[in-house]
Amino acid sequence: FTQEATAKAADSGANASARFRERQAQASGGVVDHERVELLAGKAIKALTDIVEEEQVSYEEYNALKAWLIQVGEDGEWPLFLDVWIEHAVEEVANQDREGSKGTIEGPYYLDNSPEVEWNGTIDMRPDEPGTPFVFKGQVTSTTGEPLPGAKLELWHADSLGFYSQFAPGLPEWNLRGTFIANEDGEYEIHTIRPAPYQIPTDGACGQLIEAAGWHAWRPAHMHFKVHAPGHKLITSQLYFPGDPHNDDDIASAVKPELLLDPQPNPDEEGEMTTYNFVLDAE
Ligand code: MBD
Ligand code: FE
Repeated sequence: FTQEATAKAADSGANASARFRERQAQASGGVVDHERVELLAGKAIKALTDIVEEEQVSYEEYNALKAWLIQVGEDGEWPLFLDVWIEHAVEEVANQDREGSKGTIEGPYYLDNSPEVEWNGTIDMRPDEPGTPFVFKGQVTSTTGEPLPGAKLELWHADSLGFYSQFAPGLPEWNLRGTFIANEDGEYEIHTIRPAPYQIPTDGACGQLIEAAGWHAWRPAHMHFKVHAPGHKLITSQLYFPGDPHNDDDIASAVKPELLLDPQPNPDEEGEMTTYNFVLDAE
């Protein structure tokens, strides 16, 4: 694993920026709502100039900010910066009226079209993939308790060193990424490995900010999901493990009590298993 261990923030940043641009170009829309832009850009600028006045910001500090913002772009870390420090608020607003399962932020490392894995199958991983084998079972239902056959779960997570395939060098293209189709009862059974706690890249502009502010770079171990079913609202979620030291101080503020799993020793094979059900709101 030497190649991935040498991954640079700027590599994953450049990939995350390029992937985001591709997806954004495909997204519909593009109609500018001038009133919203005037309101939101105006409020954002006022929030910053208010801080300048309240905190008596100096030219030295202003220039440090300017240099840092330029560096965020050069390191390709705008997706990382925004998803770590801002997305959680957007997610709360977007999903405040949901009645089914809670979701949380998507983060910068989602890729669509991951390979479909057969029922009860194992996600793509290297033959010597380090980590505890982990079986994830459950059911997708509607808010009225109806099973949702044919629901689709997309799963992606980092490896034991905290790297995501296609964002760090040296990993197979779809390592630890897969698409799983639920059976006629809306049930799924997924085999993977238990992910490790994750540190956001520390050698780029975001890492520089974290160090300068005396913060830490950790997210608790997590598995990312998108769950789709016909006629229902997509859920984007992440699930976490009890006892992780960073469940209470996730740098991305994306942990919710409803998203904690309850892993148990697997009675059928080596490793652990857990059950977690997704409840989807009708569209
Ligand atoms: C991640 O893996 C992640 O999930 C988030 C939200 C931010 C940075 C890296
Ligand atoms: Fe993640």
